[in-house]
Amino acid sequence: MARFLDRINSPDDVKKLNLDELEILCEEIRQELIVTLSKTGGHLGPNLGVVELTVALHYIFNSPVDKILMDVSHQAYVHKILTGRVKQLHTIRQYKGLNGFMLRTESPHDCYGAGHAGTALSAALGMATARDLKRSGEHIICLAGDAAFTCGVTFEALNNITVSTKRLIVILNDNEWSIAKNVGAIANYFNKIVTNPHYEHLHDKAKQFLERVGGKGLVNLANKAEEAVKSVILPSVIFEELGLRYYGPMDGHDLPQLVKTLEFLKHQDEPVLLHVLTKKGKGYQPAIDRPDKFHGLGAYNLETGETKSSPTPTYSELFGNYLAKFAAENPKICAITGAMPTGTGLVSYQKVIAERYFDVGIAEEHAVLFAAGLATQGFRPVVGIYSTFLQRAFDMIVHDVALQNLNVIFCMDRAGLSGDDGPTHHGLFDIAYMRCIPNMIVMAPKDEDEFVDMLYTSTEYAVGPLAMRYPRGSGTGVLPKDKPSLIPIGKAEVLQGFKPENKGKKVAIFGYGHLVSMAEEAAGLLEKSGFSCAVINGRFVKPLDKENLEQFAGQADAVLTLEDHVLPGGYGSAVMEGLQELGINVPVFRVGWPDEFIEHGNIPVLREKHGISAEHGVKLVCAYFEASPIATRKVHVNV
Ligand SMILES: Cc1ncc(C[n+]2csc(CCOP(=O)(O)OP(=O)(O)O)c2C)c(N)n1
Repeated sequence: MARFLDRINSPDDVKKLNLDELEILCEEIRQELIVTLSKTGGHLGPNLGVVELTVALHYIFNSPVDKILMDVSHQAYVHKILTGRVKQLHTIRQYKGLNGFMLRTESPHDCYGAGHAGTALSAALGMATARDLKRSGEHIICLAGDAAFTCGVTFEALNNITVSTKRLIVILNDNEWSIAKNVGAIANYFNKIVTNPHYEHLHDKAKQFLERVGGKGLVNLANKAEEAVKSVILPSVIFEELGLRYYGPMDGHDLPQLVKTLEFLKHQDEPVLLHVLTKKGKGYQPAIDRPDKFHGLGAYNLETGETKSSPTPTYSELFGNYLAKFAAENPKICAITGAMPTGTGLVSYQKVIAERYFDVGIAEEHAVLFAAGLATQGFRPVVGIYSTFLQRAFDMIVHDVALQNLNVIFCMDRAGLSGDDGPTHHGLFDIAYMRCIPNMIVMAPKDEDEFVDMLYTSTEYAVGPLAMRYPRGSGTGVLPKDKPSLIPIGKAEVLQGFKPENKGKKVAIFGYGHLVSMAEEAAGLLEKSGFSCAVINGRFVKPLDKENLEQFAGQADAVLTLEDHVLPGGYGSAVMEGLQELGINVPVFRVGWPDEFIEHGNIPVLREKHGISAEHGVKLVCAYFEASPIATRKVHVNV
């Protein structure tokens, strides 16, 4: 039998269905998500939770004239399906396929791009204010999860709503989960509202009222309805104090109820908040059983929900395990995460060092300030955080940690290209934003063994802040030694010197972090073409090892640098600055990401496209010498 889903090319087609048909459509969407994502991977759990909500939104509102914003927008797959993109769902998160988040260039229905949490309410407020200034009549609807309310910026927006606009619809999608279980006082507060028996009683009354007056007929009864629904307001509800009329809590899977309520809210002349309760993973048992795993994952077995795991431990796993070991010996070590216990690997640390483990919610700014406070009292806080999310806390790193020269350790996971999540999640800027800060030590390990050494070194270092970057997944698979060693701060590692017997042109190759293996590969290729190569593991971009630079770049005919970071402000830039300071004039060729936002897609494909390869480095060097066969360096400019 033909599916309703196959007739949905735009939200107009949703509006043609009756309520019974819409219920069937919801089930078809669930099946489509469960089956398709088993092959592509993606944010299954969050999307299964918002099927009815998204269908109701597109049934009642008129996107793209009305603007629907979603916080993070990892839950926007259903929205994509209903706005003409169902046929491309199988391409999601792949190169040239659909992006996994809302993307303004992808569709006029994606009115606001996101990927980081906590941004939707402020942006929605801006849009509502723009609408008021233009005197246009569209609706602005902001859908935010309960974890978005652990973000400080969400509260900054709440503080501003009543002074900015008279009309805004906020939907709080409360499923009690962030990626892990939601944390903190606000999560407890939502729970109190939901479990208050007095409240449920009042809510039932409102439900009966809405059922009696029926769906779209509510328009004429708006005033009466408001009176009735007002009675469901719990006077102490925090949103009321902040100027948002609170409605709820209601079952976010009850489609008829959602439709009626949204129709009602559409006609309200004040900022409103609808609190809906949903189940993450609804309709797929493995996702209900493991909401954290099914928040976002790779391809999985449709029957069992099983996924493939990495054959060697990932950097994140090593981080959690080894930090726990070091913390068992050192009572000053504390670990902090911003709602990412599984992603950062701290989940294993939490199990053994519970007292010195802190999940602060999606609150990166607070995480860094909290670490600063701990450090002033002699503790050694380790902030486990994705490179991309630390961007948000730049001022705290500068003003609070570095300026006061506090012993805070930043372990920046997912540094480098993140791949299928795309530009919101690539960790391509952290070298630039860290190395410009005085007092900061900035480093990157070449492999897993060196990672553990650097982690150990950081916990032993007592002179100020350090930042270490490492990529998603595992590296070359080198297992850590039994006993970690201290790494001398600011010292590069020479992996291969120039061989005196090789009389070819000399190329000094400097690799940074996990691209050191690519530097070794480039050396092999260049040597085959008659060049003489030295290979250096940079280890530290700050302080840069000038002695090493002088020794190797000082005698080279060309320098090649490789890094998994944007070229502006990156490791290669640091090398060039170092050479300039040393007065060494030598051509420098840099492999790294260009000065643009890199699209989503799988890492090998994107590396190939953007020239992040040993071959590309070799090409740059060879092209230079082919263009000027007599090119030699040897011009020292002393400044
Ligand atoms: C600034 C920032 N920190 C961390 C994350 C990682 N992250 C993505 S979604 C998410 C949880 C979102 O929970 P919620 O908003 O309640 O939505 P749900 O998935 O439960 O529907 C987190 C922590 C992020 N996207 N942005």
